[in-house]
Amino acid sequence: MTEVLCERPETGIAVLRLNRPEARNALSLSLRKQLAEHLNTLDENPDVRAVIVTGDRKAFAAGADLKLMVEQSPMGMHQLRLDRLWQTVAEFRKPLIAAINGYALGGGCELALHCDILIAGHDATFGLPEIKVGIMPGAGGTQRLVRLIGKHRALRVLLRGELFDAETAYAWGLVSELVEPDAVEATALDYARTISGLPARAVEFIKESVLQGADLPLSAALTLERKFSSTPLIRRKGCRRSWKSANHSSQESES
Ligand code: CO8
Repeated sequence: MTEVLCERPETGIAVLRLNRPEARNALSLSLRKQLAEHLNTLDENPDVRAVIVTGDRKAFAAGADLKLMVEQSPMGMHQLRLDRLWQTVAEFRKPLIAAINGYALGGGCELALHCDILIAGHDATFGLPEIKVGIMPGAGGTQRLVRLIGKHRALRVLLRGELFDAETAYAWGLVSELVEPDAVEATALDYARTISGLPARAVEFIKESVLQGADLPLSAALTLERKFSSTPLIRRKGCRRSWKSANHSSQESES
């Protein structure tokens, strides 16, 4: 069964739709592999400029497949090398936009945390409830969450397995934009459309500069930014053309 659908709604945009509605899009091994395969392909495709990851109205993803985890020994889980599949998500070079309705729990929340822009519906519920089943997040959840929302909120969530709603996620800075549930996908598409119309190299460098810089002390991060920004990433002609058309349309809208 196709557990991740790859759709191309518009030029430059791909939508990866998690497709295990009967299991609240829990991350089975085949779903993870299909997701990684699609991302590898889309990363290499110059026609794709932005990618949306989404689920359905009930769930973005309800976490690791607990049925799989019950069947596997700890050694068996280790041998599955799930970290390699996560690495593909973490290293994806183009903007990844999460469009979230319903549950984003455990590994599903971690998948969202890997994304660059998060659009959530008012119906979304977030959480890392691993502790309730006697395990801990294993795909960067403890590290990404603390960097995004701070130690005291992160530990409140992680140590109690507390679920939190979309308003809270937005107030904590986890979500980029909060919209009506029906508008989640259209809003994500709007973001993808805008980004895919902008210069590809500049988009890629900005994402890389932000992600790499976030792991560095400020002085090293600023050096990194200088390196990126002094690379001839935008050809002069293209830059002049972009400036001209922006200037022209703003003059038009003023008149
Ligand atoms: N795995 C497998 N199946 C699931 C999962 C899951 N995570 N979540 C839901 N399902 C299945 C249910 O078993 C049920 O199947 P069935 O109809 O065959 O019984 C179906 O989806 C529908 O579920 P519900 O009836 O429970 O639906 P509700 O809408 O009432 O509730 C919830 C939805 C709240 C999402 C609920 O299903 C739930 O609490 N699910 C578990 C959530 C969870 O604990 N997620 C964290 C998992 S652990 C993890 O992600 C990190 C692992 C890190 C591993 C590192 C190891 C090295």
